[in-house]
Amino acid sequence: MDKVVLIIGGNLGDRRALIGEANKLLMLQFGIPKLSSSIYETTAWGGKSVGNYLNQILIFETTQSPENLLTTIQAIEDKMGRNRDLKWGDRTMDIDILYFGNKIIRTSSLIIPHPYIEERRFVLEPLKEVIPEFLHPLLAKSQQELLELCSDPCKVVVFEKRNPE
Ligand code: PH2
Ligand code: MG
Ligand code: MG
Repeated sequence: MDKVVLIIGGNLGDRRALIGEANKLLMLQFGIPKLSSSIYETTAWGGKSVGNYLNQILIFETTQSPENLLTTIQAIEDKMGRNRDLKWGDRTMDIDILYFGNKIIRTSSLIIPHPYIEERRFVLEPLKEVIPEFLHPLLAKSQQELLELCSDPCKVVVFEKRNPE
């Protein structure tokens, strides 16, 4: 089984309810997550959306191929009212694959590890919470080290603390 690290989030509608709904739909496909981060409130990165996001990291084990996984998560995004007009625009739910074990993939539809991890504080703060020691397969730095090196000025604060294990 491969461990797949996802980040979910959105900045439109009832953001907390939509995080709950995405958790539910992902669990129907992949079972209980191996790890889930706190839910964070994060200022919009990339300059094309306005309202703050809620973001969360979820880690599942799967036997699906990366391409199948992408199809599955896009179906969930579509079900949740995702509109794909504008890259980095406002959205109800975005589900991105950050890591797929230690795999390195570059096809026309999929780049893994996700290409912007090291530039995004909203990704690195929750990654540091759940897998601080995991080494980025290309950069060979831990999530904690990547966060320490990250100069992204966006704000990231805990919105709802994760359940104790
Ligand atoms: N997603 C984006 C663009 N900007 N900013 C935050 N804070 N959180 C996101 O999930 C996010 C973003 C495009 O995928
Ligand atoms: Mg995204
Ligand atoms: Mg996406």
